[in-house]
Amino acid sequence: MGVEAPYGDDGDRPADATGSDMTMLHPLALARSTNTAAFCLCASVLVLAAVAKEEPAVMAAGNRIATDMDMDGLSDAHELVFGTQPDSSDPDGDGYSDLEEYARGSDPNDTASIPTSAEYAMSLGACQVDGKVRLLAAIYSDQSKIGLLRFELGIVYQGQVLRIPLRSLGTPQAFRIQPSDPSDRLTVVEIPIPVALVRRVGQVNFVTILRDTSLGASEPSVCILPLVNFSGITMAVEQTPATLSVIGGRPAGIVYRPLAGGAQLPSSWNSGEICFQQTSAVGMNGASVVLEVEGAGCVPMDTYCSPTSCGAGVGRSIELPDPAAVAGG
Ligand SMILES: [Ca+2]
Ligand SMILES: [Ca+2]
Repeated sequence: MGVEAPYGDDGDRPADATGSDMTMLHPLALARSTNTAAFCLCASVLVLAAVAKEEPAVMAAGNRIATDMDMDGLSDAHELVFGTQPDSSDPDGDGYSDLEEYARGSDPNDTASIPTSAEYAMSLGACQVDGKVRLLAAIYSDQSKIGLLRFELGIVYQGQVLRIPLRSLGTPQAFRIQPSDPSDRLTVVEIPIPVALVRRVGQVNFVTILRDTSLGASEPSVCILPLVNFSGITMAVEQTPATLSVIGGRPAGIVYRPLAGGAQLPSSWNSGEICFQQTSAVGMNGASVVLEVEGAGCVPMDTYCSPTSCGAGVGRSIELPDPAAVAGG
């Protein structure tokens, strides 16, 4: 990218962080250059090595908006959406917290499922609290990559990744949580997004990019999270998880995951079920795959579904960005 971090990769925080243990992502803390171009670029990049360590309990009582009962770094609201347990940091007892398993792609509720070895990994999800969507990127890096990873936020629009300065939509928060191996690194980045943005546009494809800045590094790690407004409810669109029941013998499809639960959803929604839509790929549109919805139904998955709303999608099509195309862009 041609622009170096304004402080050393081995430091735990920016040199000008004072008073608080929490590193807020102020652009001025990330880039002290007076050069306009450099400022804009740096403000859209988070140097993970600069994120300070913070105890979730302190944040729950202080600046952090979200509460985190079990202090594992995943807020209660996020845990309800992700299907993890808000009152237990490691419910399956395998030695990896819910946050670490989420970041590294293993199942936090299955003792037999533990993270596989990787230099770094990232997961991207969202929940909705008090009229705000809160994006959450959980990032794992092993000791060899600490100091080498850069985090960026963007939107995929018409096949292109539009990078967003981290503070442009709200005030993000970033903090570190102790992983199972203390020499590794777990970083949480929470970014508030106005719900009205998704409602107005209908579908917003958020993307987070993790770049390895070492010499000869491979392609960046990319997470794409399409958020849609569906029957007045903000939801994440996800590819069918392996654990989902198959409808009509056709496992291929997408699920809609409401970002808020309980009393925030209409009574016509079934608690404990999720909207599953069978899809088939019918073409490409730039860097997006066009999927046609062929069937729909509610299936058990510990979240909420509206049979009427879910079925209304049949016959329509939806475009979802192709991560491989985005990574190459
Ligand atoms: Ca938690
Ligand atoms: Ca597990």
